[in-house]
Formats: sequence, C-alpha cells, structure tokens
Amino acid sequence: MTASHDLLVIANRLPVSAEEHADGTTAWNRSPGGLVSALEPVLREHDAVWIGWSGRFAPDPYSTEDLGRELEPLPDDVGPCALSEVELGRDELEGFYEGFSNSTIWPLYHDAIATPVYHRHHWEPYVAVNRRFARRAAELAAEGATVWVHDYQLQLVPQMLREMRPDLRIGFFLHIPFPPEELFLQLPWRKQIIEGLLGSDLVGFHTPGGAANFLRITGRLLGLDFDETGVDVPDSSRASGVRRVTVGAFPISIDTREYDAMARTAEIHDRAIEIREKLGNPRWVILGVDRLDYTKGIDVRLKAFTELLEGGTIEPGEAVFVQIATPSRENVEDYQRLRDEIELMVGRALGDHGLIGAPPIQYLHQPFDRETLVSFYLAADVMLVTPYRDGMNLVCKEYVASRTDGTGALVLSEFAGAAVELTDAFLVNPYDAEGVKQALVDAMRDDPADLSMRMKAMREHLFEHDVARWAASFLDALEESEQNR
Ligand code: GDG
Repeated sequence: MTASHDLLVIANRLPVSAEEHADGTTAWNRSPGGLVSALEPVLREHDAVWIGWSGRFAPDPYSTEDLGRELEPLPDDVGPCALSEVELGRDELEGFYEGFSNSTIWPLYHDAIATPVYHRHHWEPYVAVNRRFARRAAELAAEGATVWVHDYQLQLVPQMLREMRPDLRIGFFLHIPFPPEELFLQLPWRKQIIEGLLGSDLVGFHTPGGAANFLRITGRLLGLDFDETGVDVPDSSRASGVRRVTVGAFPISIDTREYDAMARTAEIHDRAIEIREKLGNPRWVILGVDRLDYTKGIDVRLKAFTELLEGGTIEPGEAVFVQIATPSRENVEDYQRLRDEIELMVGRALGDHGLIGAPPIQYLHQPFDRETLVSFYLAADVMLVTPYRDGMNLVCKEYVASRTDGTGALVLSEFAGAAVELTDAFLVNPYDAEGVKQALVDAMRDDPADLSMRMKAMREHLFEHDVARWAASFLDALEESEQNR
C-alpha cells in the first residue's frame, strides 16, 4: 500500500475479524456494526483505508508459543474499503487494551463506577501502540488527506500524527462520555491525553456536556483560551500564533430504516411470537440487552424487578424479564467479578420467586445474531436501559426503531447520552431504586394512547437523526474546521 489514500479511518478494531482455524488457516468475517454501515457510503466515494487491529496476535518475541509464526496477509476483498492491519503482541494488548484502555480510561470516563487503576506499565504500551497507529496513518495518507480517529484507545494519535504529517486534516470522535474535571484530573497522564486530543482539527463528543467538560479542562490544565465552540492552541508556525481546534457534540445514531425494515419482515415477526410463546405468553415481556459491563446497570434492573415481585406489585407468571448479557472483556478482573455478582442475583431471584416451568427471569449470557435481537425487541413490551453512565447507548435506539406499530415502552437512564434526545422515554435516575421501580410500573401500566404518542415522537426523531446524518455532520464539520494551511 502506498501514500495514496484521501480518507483514513483509524479505530482500535478493523471492520473484519479473524477466525483462526486449527489447521492454521484464517477465515475473515465482516463485523456488522453501526460504524461500518454509517461510513460505508463515504468510504466508497473515496480512496479510503481503515487502519485497525484484526483480533489476531502478532508473533511475540517473548512468547515461545508464537516463535516462528507469521501472520498471513489480509485478503484484499473482505472489508468495505482497503484495510491496514496494525499488529499487536499478546503482552502489548494486555497493557494497551485490557490495562490502560479498559482498566484506567473506561472506568475513569464512566464516573469511576469501578475504581480506575493507574499503572505506569500500562501507560507505556498505550503510548507505543498509539504511535504505531499514527505511523501507519502517516505512511498511507495522501497529501492533505482527511483522517478520522475513533475512541478512547487512540487519544494520543491526533497529536502524534500532526507532528509527523502537519498537512492532514484530523478529526477525533469519542464514543464514551468525557468526564467532569474533578474526575479527569486524577489521571497521572492527564496533560498528555489532552495534548494528544488537541492534535485534532475537530474533537467530537456525543453530548454538549462532554464537549463542555473537555473545553473546561483545556482551560484549567493548559491555560488555553476557549469558548463553547472550540479552543485556541498556541502554534508558532502560524501567522496568528494559534491553531483553532473545533469542539462539538455529534450524537451518534443507528440505521433507523434498516431496523424498521427488519422488524417488518414476516420471519422476524414469527420469531417474536415464538419467543413470547416460549416465555409462556405472559402479560408483559420486559427486556434488557447489553454487553455484560458494570456501566450498564444490569443490577439496577434485576433489583427493581425482583423487589416488585417480592412486594407483590408484579404477580408471578404475569411478567418475564429477559436479560441478554453479551460476554465482554472477559480477561479484565472487574468484568469477571461483575459476572459473578449478576449471576448470583439471578440465581437468588429464581430460587425465591421461580414457579415450576415458569421462571420470571431469563438470563442469557451469549451473543445473538442481529435478526434474533430484533425479534427480541419486537417481543418486548418494556425495554429497560438503565446505565449508570453511557456515552450514547444504541440499544434503546434500536428498540424504538424496531417498534413499527408504535407500541412498547422505553425506560431510559438519565445518564445515557440518548436521554438528551429521547425525552419521551420514561426517564430514570439509576441510583434511585424506588424511582426505577416506579418507572417500570408506569411503563407497564401506562395508557396505550400515551405510550403510542411517546413512541411516535421518539421514532420520528430517529428517522430524522440517523447514523448517516451523524457521519455526514461530523465530516462536514471537519471539512469546515479552520486549518490555516
Ligand atoms: C459504545 C459506548 C455508544 C449487543 N449484544 C449483541 C449485539 N449488541 C449490539 C447492540 C448495539 C451494540 O452492540 C451496543 O452498543 P451500545 O451503544 O449500546 O454500547 P457499547 O458497546 O458500550 O458502545 C456507547 C457506542 O459505543 C457507539 O458510539 O453508544 O455509549 O459505550 O448495537 O445491538 N449485537 C449482536 N449480538 C448481540 O448479542 N449482533
């Protein structure tokens, strides 16, 4: 590959993943995901390349297991555009991904729900891997190309890349919340992270709150001048002496029409009916769908539902709560502990309230394909989305998009980015146990006309604000961002 690409997407993961077989061959699967489908039309219009990790490990000089092993090159035709694989060793992944990204930044940026760890031996691989991504982009970008860097694993890339290639137009988007200064200032490498992000021409967040937190920190930590649309970074190479970094909110969304269309197919309809039958055709099916993550408030829902059963507000057999908890980050200790806690809660509730042949809770710790997920959305009378903190949360948007007949109710945490937009949901404070119980009861017992009005308003919003609009608005803002070339 040569330095010919005019659009570069840089994300921790490539939009394909490797499935390594015992005979040494590798099969490549395209990862279905919002980001890929959002960007696909833009990628097609450009000579684009996607830079990321494939999920397979590079030969690690320190591991005898990997000695003599070489990675097969990626086939040319598997992705939505050209792909460039960044190699990672097993040890590096531990420091960069499980360590600094998921044990430091992830908990810190989510209100320190789990205690962030600050280890120097995690920071070093984070820097090294960020540099590897930046170098690769510097090699592949055409003169003046546009680069879109994604998420918390790669916050140093913008500055590193700007130093290597000042001609590029660089945008950064954070998919998780950006915390208030009281929390962010704990980070021993706080200055490096902010300087890393300020290498961008545009820094985007899901919500105006995240953008405001970031702007305030640039003032407090680096003494920079900022207003609500951006910040001036000193730059002696420019006549003005400053370079303007634009900062704003770009709430991500879903392919609303695609979910709507899927939910209208006979196959998915039949599967939804089948799911309800298998659950014993209760009056109410209540659903949660999340990666098994401590930010998602799965415990909040379990507690609310169990207490309503205990108090007799919900009669046994009347409602079934289905929680799909997709396995996630299983090598990180906090996630192992969370799984134990959730499974203990489920086990207790089933022991205390189960009826023979009619368990009130169905807990599924397994991934499902998208069609099955949509069938669950269609089968559910109430969707419970109760994160303690969430950048956006796409699940609640997918549920709304799938409710083609305007029925169904969404209970949504105020602390999900989506709450800024979906104001017709039953909004709750996930820390308020009584409030969550009340919202669930309200959602179950609300008058159908009110429910339908709420759902209609949320659906209209999502049809207008879909993921294509999100991608276009970010790229337009990047295009417009001031760059005194
Ligand atoms: C981060 C931010 C932000 C879940 N289980 C299965 C499955 N899923 C899909 C859902 C949804 C996606 O995964 C989860 O997206 P969320 O937005 O809910 O949450 P995170 O994974 O934490 O995403 C978040 C997002 O980035 C985008 O910026 O909204 O705040 O934390 O699409 O449907 N998909 C399939 N099988 C499953 O079992 N196929």
